[in-house]
Amino acid sequence: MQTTTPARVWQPAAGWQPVSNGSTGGLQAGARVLPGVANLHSHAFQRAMAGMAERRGDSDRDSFWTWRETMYRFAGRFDPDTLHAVAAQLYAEMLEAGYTTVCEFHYLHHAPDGRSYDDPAAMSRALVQAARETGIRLTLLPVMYMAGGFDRRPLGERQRRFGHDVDGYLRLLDALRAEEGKTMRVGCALHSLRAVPPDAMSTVLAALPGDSRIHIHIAEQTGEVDECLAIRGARPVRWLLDNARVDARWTLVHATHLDDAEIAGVARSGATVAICPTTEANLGDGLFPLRDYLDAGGAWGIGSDSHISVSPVEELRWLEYGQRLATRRRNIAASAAVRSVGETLLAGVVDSAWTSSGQATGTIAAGGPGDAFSLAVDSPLLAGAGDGDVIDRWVFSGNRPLVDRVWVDGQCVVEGGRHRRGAEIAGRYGKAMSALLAG
Ligand code: NGQ
Ligand code: ZN
Repeated sequence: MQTTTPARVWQPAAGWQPVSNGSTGGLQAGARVLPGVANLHSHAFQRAMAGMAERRGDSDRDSFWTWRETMYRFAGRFDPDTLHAVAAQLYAEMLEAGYTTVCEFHYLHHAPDGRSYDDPAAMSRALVQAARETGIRLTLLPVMYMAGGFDRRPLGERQRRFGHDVDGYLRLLDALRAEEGKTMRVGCALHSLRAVPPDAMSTVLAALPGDSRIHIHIAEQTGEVDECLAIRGARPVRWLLDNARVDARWTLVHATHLDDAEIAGVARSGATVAICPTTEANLGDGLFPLRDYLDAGGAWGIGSDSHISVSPVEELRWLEYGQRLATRRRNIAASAAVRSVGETLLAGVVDSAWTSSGQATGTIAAGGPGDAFSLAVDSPLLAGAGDGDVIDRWVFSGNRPLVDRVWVDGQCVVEGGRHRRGAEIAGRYGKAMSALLAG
């Protein structure tokens, strides 16, 4: 892993980096510039089904697993063109919300019947194209997916388009590395312990370059914790810590269900936990033990995952609110050292961005934005805001989007809260949605 962390000018407790108007293209006087947020977990295609899995099924037993069947049916409809249109819309929305990097956990690799496209990387390239068009930094995480469950059950009919053998998977990574550039990196994702048998996991991990980021879904549902315990003899996080060299290259997505030893073990490993509060709430997963994990010194970030919400504000707000509801206390994430909840949360996500994504997101370059966003200073929600409360106002007041301008790698891609190519991208998205919903 590369050891040089990009210089970060922004310091949460140390006020605001002066930004000259010259280098930022007409920034409003007095504008607050904050570091861009990395979205550590995205399944782009799920943006197109947001709000469409909220109807009760025939029984009163709707769950993560019944949602997954609905999601699989929807996943079966995509081709490279529709994926491209949906991802571009999503990435434009992310930028408008202040996300400047996305880690795309991508498993819709093949045609619906499981056969490879003529270009086996066609679906991945659709995502790369969407990122280039919108200007978001992309860490593309092609997903290794081999089995339908812990017991190595074969892939189900609807999972066939996700699958690879080890060689095919490593070839895909190789092909995509040729696309890497200043704002595009390729990492590795293991879908879950359910979907990747231990021997395949070891072979893939041994074949990766030393600095590759590795993301995995780990312990989202109590059902999968119980099954892992029954079949592998340990809880998922325990099993992973004991069977892989988990370190700072790793991001554990939905490490929701952790016992005390696992909390300490993950924190010690240097891995990042990607918490996706709105999706985890939507799917009925459970609550991440935030306070204990922070006390153990663990690294963490946020993801919008299924994109029922595309907003760092909502992820951070609900991360804190979940803890308040569970403990009947307030200001859970803050500490005696940094009393502002919003500042503590933003610092957490900025600190993990480089380690988890391998991208220099969250840095404000000396003299002007690198990856950053500004807040609309003329919004009533920010009236009279000072350095000490502006981040809390951004996270905890109201529902009007406050992001004004967004820069990625110094390029301004959002102005007045709107992506520069938003209209064209939304037009294409509308057509793709008609095609998907007709299918
Ligand atoms: C996914 N999503 O791969 O899209 C998963 C569901 C699974 C979330 N876990 C499928 N939120 O875990 O098997
Ligand atoms: Zn996921």
